[in-house]
Amino acid sequence: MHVGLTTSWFASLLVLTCPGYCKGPDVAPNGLRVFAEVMKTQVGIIGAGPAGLVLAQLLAQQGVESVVLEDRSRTYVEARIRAGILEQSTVDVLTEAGVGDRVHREGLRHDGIHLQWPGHREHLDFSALCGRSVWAYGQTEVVKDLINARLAAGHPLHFEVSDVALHDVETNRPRITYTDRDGVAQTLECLVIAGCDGSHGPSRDLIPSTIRHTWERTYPFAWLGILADVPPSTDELIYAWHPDGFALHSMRSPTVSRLYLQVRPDEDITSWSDDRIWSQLAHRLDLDGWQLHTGPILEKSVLPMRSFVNTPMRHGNLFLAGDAAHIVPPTGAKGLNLAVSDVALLARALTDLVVKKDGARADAYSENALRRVWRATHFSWWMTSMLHTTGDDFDAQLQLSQLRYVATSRAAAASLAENYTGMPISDDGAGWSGSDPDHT
Ligand code: RFL
Ligand code: PHB
Repeated sequence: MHVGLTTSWFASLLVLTCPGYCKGPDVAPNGLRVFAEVMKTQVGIIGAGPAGLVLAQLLAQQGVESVVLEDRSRTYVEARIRAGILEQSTVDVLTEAGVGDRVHREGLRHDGIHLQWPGHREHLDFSALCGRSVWAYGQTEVVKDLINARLAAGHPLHFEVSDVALHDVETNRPRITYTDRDGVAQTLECLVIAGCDGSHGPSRDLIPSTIRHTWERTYPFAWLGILADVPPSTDELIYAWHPDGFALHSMRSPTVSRLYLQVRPDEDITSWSDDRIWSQLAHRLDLDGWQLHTGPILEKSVLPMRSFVNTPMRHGNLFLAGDAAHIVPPTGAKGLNLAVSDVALLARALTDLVVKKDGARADAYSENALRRVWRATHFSWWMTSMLHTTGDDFDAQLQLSQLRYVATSRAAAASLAENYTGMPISDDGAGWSGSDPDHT
C-alpha cells in the first residue's frame, strides 16, 4: 500500500511544485516539475526485522501511526534464517500484539535444555527451576506473521527502498529521505524515528561520537549452521561441549532440524560437504544409546560471533532498538528476544510521548532497555565462554567444572534457567523479583 493513501488525519501527502525544494524526477503534462512527495507520520521506522515490525504492530494497537521502510524485498526478509528460540516474554508480547495465534498453534514449547559433555547429557528442567518456558519457533515465521498482520490492516510497509538517510534527529521534526521501489525520491516527516535497521543500518551513526560509547568483544570462533529436512533427534535442545568444538542441536518443527558446529572464524564453507557436517555433528553430539538422524541439508552458512553494545539508545528524537543498538553471540538465544523486549518498552514510551505528550518513559527508555541488554550480554558471553573450546587445556578444565556445577547445583541451574527463559520486561528494570541491586 502507498503511504500517501493512508486515510488518517495525520498522514498527509503534499505534492510540491516549488522548484528547488525536493528533487523529484517527474514532469507533469503541463510541463511543471512534480517534486518528491513529502509524507508525514508519527513514527518513522527503519527496518522490517523483528524490532521494526513488532514496534509497528504495538504502536498500531495504541492508535499511533507509523511507516516502515525496508531496503530488502518481502521475499528476502521472510526467508532470512536466523534465530529460533522465543522467550516466554517474547511470546507474551506477540500474543498481546495480536500475532500469537500461530506460535501457540505451531511453536514447540520447551521446558528445558540438555547440557552435554563427553559421556554426559544432563537435563535442566526450566519449569521446575524457574517456572518458565521457551518456544522453538523460527524468526522467519515471526516475521511472516507480523508482515501479514500489517498488510492485512492496510498499514504502510515499504519494501525495496534505497538511499535511506536520517535528518534533523535532534529537532522535533526529524525526516527520513529515501528512494522508493519505483525510483522516486521520497521524504517522510516524523515526530520520532525508530532505528530498527540491524547491525549494518545507518541509524546508529546519527549518535554523535562525543556522546556515543560502544563496547565490543569478538570471539575467536564462528558457527556453521545448517537447516535440515529431518525430524529432530531430540525432544529439547542439546548444547554440547566437546574437545573438538561446541555443537548445538536445535529444531524448527517436528520435521525440520537446525544444528550448529563451532568452526574457525575464517572457515571456508566450501570445505564442508554435507557428509563432513553430519559426521562432525554425530561425533560431537555422540552419546551411548542415542542416534543422530541425518537428512537433506536445506541451507548452510557460517555466522560470525560477537558481543556489541552501543549507548545511548536514544538521541534527540531518534530511538534505537534491536541489533541496531546491540549484538549478542547466539549461544544464549537472546538476539531476537532482546529486539522484542526493546520495542515492548519503546512502544509504551512512544505512545506516551506522541499521544499524551508525556516524555517520562521516553527519557528513561535507554537506561531501562540497557539493563536487559547488559544482562543478556553477560549471559550470552557466559554461555559462549562455557561451551566453546579455545585449545587451552586450563580453559577446558574450567569449562568442564562449570558444566558439572550447573548440572548438579540447583542454584547454578536455576540461574541458567532464569536467564535462558528471560528477564521479565518491566519499565523500571525491576528484574526477576524486584531484587536487582541497582534498583532502589
Ligand atoms: P534485523 O533482523 O537485522 O532487521 C533489521 C532490518 O533492517 C533492514 N535494514 C534497512 N532497511 C532500510 N534501510 C536501510 N538502510 C537498512 N539497513 C538495514 C534489514 O534489511 C533488516 O530487515 O534486526 P532486528 O529487527 O533488530 O532483529 C534482531 C534479530 O534479527 C537478531 O538479533 C537475531 O536474528 C540474531 N541472530 C540469531 N539470534 C539467535 O538468537 N539465534 C540465531 O541462531 C541467530 N542467527 C542471527 C543469526 C543474526 C544474523 N545476522 C544479523 C548476521 C544469524 C545471522 C546471519
Ligand atoms: C536456533 O534454533 O537457531 C538456535 C537455538 C538456540 C541457540 C541459538 C540458535 O542458542
